[in-house]
Amino acid sequence: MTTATYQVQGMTCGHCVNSVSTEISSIAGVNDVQVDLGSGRVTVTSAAPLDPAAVRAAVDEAGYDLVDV
Ligand code: 9UX
Repeated sequence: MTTATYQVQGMTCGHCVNSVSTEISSIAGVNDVQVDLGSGRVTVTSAAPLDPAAVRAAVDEAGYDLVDV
């Protein structure tokens, strides 16, 4: 089990949160996604090691941008 935190730019409402959560949840191994709308912080818990490129692609697919840290 691994947990990683990302910063997502552009989410402004609950629907944005749902879109990002749904896309990231579709990544193999992911079993929990927590999104804090106010800060843009997204915490992903996964049974398998997370591929940062897959997370980036999922966020992009939802229509938002993953902030590089
Ligand atoms: Mo409504 Mo959130 O357009 O982008 S889904 S503000």
